[in-house]
Amino acid sequence: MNRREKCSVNEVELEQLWRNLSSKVTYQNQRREKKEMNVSKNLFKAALAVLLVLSMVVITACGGTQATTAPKVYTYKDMVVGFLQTGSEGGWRAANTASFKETATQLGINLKFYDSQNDLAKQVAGFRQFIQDKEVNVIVLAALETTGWDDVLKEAQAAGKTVVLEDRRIDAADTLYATYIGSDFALEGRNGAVEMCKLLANSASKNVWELVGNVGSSAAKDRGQGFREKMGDCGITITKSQTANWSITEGKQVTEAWLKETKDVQAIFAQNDEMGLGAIEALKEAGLKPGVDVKVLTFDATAGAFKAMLAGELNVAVECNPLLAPQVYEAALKALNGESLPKWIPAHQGVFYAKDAATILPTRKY
Ligand code: GYE
Repeated sequence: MNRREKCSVNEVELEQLWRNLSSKVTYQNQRREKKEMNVSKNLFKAALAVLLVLSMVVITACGGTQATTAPKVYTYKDMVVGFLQTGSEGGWRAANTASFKETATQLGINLKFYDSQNDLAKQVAGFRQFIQDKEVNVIVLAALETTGWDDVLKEAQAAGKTVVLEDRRIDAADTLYATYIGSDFALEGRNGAVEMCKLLANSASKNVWELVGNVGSSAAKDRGQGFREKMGDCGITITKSQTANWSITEGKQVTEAWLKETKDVQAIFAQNDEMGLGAIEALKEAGLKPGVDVKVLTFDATAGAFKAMLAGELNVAVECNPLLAPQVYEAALKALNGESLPKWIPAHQGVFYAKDAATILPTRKY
């Protein structure tokens, strides 16, 4: 083998050597790169882990993990309201019910209306239905009576329902409901007595007959108590008092029965317009002039009372505002969004006299 051939063989070996060398080098480079990659990967993972631990420490130090999920902000369209109405006993109640239905439509609230038919057991059963109803997030209660609510209110609280009282207060602890929106019935009663004193200012005797609302309701209890707080200022005596369940028919029947016993009465204190209108019918049938021979004072100031004032048969109507829905829905939305509320949000109201009836009646919504 001559030198050239030896050289070409060396070149081949050299080339083969080179290729091996460069592939080794490549392989080592690749291994090093991979190693470096792994190292940086591990470093990255470690850094991430440290970051995670650090942020958990910070989050826990700032009060738990919930902070991460922003609380839901409710709007009226998220509200599903279970409304427990007392029943449909008269003009005031009809206006109150209409206020809830119309305002719910305007605001896009899903309203589930429950008519308790003036039966407390039915109302409590309806309350439990709304507690079980997963859709309902707000329960609005117009309580038929002041007592008997503690248990269902605790159940509602345990079920996460927001409870708002409207129209009538109850005797349960105010920690069991968000707020109460309604009138100061005791103040209405006191205002009623002050007005009755004016009506009987020239009357030697001041015998007054009281027609009471449904027994056990805050409206009936507080109006009666408020009236009694002030009646002594002018020597008024309540000589007869009986429930007529807010109804015109029973108001008439009770007054008729009393008139059969005696006509020694100077005024009727009717705890709502309907019972007063019933008494007016009974007085007329007994030959007496309502508003003249016997003064008539009522509560609510619905259109029926204004018409009787215009007829001169009713002297004074102490207003009780039934249009409570806007205030109630606003409060319920605030409560759903975790805002704290005063435990009582008074309703706006006034006192109306027969002399102003013609001007005011056209402006009345109920
Ligand atoms: O006076 C009467 C209704 O709770 C204020 O209930 C309401 C009373 C109102 O039946 O007319």
